[in-house]
Amino acid sequence: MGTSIKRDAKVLDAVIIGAGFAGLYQLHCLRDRLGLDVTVLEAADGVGGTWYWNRYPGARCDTESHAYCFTFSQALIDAWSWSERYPGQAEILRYMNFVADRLDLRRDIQFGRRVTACRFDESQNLWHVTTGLGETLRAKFLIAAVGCLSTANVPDIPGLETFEGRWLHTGQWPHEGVDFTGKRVGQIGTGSTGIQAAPVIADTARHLTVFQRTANYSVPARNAPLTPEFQRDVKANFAEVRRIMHSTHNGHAFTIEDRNVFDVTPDERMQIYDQAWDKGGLQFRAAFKDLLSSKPANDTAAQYLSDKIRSIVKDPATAEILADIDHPYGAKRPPIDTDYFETFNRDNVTLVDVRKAPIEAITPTGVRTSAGEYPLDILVFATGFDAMTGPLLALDIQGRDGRALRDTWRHGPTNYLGLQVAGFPNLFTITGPGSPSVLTNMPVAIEQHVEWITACIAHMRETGIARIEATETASQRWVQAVNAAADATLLPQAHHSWYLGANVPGKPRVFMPYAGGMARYRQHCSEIAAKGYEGFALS
Ligand code: N01
Repeated sequence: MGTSIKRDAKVLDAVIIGAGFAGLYQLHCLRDRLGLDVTVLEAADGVGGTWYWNRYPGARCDTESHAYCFTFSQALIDAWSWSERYPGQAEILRYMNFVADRLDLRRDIQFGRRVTACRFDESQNLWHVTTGLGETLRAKFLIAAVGCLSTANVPDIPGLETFEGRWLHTGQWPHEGVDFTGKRVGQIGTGSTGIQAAPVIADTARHLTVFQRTANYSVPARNAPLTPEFQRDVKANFAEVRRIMHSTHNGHAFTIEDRNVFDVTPDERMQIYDQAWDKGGLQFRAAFKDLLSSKPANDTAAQYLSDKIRSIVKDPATAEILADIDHPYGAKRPPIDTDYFETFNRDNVTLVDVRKAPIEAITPTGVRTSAGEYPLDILVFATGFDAMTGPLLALDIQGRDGRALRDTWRHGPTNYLGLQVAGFPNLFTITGPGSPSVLTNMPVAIEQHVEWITACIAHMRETGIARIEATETASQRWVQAVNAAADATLLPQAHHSWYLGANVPGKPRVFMPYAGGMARYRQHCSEIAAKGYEGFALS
């Protein structure tokens, strides 16, 4: 560390990086439940994490609003009412500000601080955390609450710097919005984000050209305002809602049907799929329990959903490009939408198949594929994120003996329970790779990690333990368990998915989230704590 750095003389109990769902709750738990001295460092000028940055047109959560919130406090549940079945970005951001105010969190958050380096000082058993403003904070514990999808991935397409129009990434959207009126807009990417954005952009743009590399499934969200009765019911019965969220594989407030695809006749199956389509949303996956484990079972859903695309999209050639999907349903994160496929029936929307005719370059006036050039005024990258490891590696973390996280993870993330990395004492990663995280409803995964970390730190303080570090052996076993859990599903069959790191050139191909289910994972973590933190070295 350079000599010009200002060092805060005070030693904090903990530094938390990030003020999204994870950082806010972790601050509340450590400060208000354990009475610790904690500072949160946040790069943005406000709370919200993902919802602070992702302000692109149509940004909305795919989890139903009554399940996309903190569940630890009935007082918070009672004091907040969601307006729609799925919460929009602006409403979620309001909610997070409401929580920050209600729990008086802001006074311990330092905004506008991007962490640039984290160093473990072995002699003092402290973390030194440096920000872009040149300050260094010292703390006994370092908790990364940086999210899984916070490092924007702008593909390295030749000529981007020559583009004379305006280009944007959905994950770094300007707060004042973007006016598409009268503009020729290009959108690269048809993941969950692109599928939300395209219909809204098409509403005002002169023309929208969607560049699709991989066709994707999508189920209608069927968003709608919530009735006062529903809002009242959820508040009155929240203990039951929470129980369901804690008992399921994916942390959502619905259960997966206890039947296999081939337990029913083809007619019954069609009826079940029709009902699931009409109901809409991620619940489509819950129609049968073997959709993510049996390829023949999955094929029936894949066929149903691609037939739906062909029935919605009027131009047969466009429908074919959209319906030509190369991976099992749900093997990539399944999007849900509002009028996505209908958008391709508009006169001002064109679909370009860049699998068939790849993008060659961005020119001063547009995008050039091997089939020709598309003139554009605005280019939107809905191209996703350097997921899960990207935000952690960006912190430039060095643990014991000067070992860098970047070197430790050069062949892919290795850690224990997604919570701790061997060689990095007293560092916790909330929803790190190797935990259920992105395969679940995130607030549920976040609350479980935060509560586990809080209990662990409380235990250390009660028993006079100064250091906790995952052992190499436990980490290696856990990586095997993560791989085995993924291999028991169809998830690794989507070869270009960001779950595998395949969307970022040069990134190791390792299945990152734990696919064994949230409920099972929660129990496993509790058992490990009950056994005196088995697999961790305490000293
Ligand atoms: O990103 P993605 P996303 N040339 O990586 C394409 C969460 N989320 O931002 O598949 C051409 O899924 C890429 O093509 P391909 C959710 O977990 C949550 O949409 O690599 N195309 C793909 O089509 C989600 O999964 C909510 O061939 C290129 C797209 O860009 C995650 O965020 C809402 C390309 C990227 O899709 C990420 O979703 C929205 C190139 N060079 C998102 N590079 C909620 O509800 C990339 N692509 C909470």
